[in-house]
Amino acid sequence: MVIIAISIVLNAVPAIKNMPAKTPQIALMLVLGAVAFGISFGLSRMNRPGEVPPEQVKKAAPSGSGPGADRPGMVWISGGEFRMGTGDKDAWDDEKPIHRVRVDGFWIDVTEVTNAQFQKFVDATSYVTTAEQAPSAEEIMAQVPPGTPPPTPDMLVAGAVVFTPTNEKVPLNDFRQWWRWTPGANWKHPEGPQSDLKGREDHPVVQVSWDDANAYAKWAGKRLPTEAEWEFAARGRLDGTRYVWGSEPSTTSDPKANLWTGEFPFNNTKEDGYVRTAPVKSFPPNGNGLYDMSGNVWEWCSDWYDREAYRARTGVTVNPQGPDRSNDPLRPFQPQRSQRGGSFLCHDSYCSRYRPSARHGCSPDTGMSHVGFRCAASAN
Ligand SMILES: [Ca+2]
Repeated sequence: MVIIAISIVLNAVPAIKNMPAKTPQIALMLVLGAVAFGISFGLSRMNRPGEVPPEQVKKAAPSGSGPGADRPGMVWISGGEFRMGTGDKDAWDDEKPIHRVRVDGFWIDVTEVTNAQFQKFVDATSYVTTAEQAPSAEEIMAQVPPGTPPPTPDMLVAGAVVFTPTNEKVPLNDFRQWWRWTPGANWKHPEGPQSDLKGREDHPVVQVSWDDANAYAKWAGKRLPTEAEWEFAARGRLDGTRYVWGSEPSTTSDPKANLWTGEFPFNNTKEDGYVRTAPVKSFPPNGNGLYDMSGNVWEWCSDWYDREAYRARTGVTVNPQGPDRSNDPLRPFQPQRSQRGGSFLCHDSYCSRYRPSARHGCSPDTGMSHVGFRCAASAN
């Protein structure tokens, strides 16, 4: 498969070239950022034909008063104060420093949104996701740095980027080895036209953009969680532990989440049972009864991504909603929304972002084969 979008990305992000292999975490950060950037070339949209008509948006849910209200598939998280972020020496800068945050109570989905749930949404609304629409050259050029070569006609087709394992051990400094721009890839065909959802109805939907996630949430009478809500819920009433399940790492003999087992990106030993996504609820829930808050798929949050968001916070920050715009010195040309939780691609040797404090930014018009979402809702 020709990696048109990503090749252009490399020209646009020269810092990725010649990246030293001894810095795999930095490499991953830049790699994933660049991939997201690449997808934005091909999939950016402003006014999509798939917008959900107002008459098809479900009525707002009844005012929830907390436990006992009717919110099938959701749990009520009582409001409270917690330590957000981490001081781990091997954590990323955007997770630091630890600071105190208070959030009001809210509802959150017990699981990631599944393919079956997303299918109901599409059936009801005829919604067309971002990855199912071919981009225009004008849309693409609006999001790239000056001097970036224009896209070729081959690139102006609907598609998405798909994780593809390599055949052998490779240096971790060139993401083109395991991410492929794949025409025809979308939520119904997560790995490309030859793939489908048969037998994966209860897997999390992937290849959905932030825009797609919001369209679903609006239809369902819900919304995306804020980063603060997501982390508060993910910690499962544990105070400052490294993982959502506690302090002990996940092991192959006792896997706690759907992560990468083996050597990334060429040898997945499937010791946790899965190479890609797993059915939701395949691993134990956290202390709040929530499944897959670590691993399986990354989950979109509502916030704009700000790499330096925590630095200015003092005292107790109450119900943070994120900044008015994204801030990432590493990717100044690209607006980004936040993602949380890591995915089936996470491995300690490479990326430990399946921890509850870990954060990631991605272009809101980007879908990827390891990114999904879950919804939240306010009490009223
Ligand atoms: Ca997840």
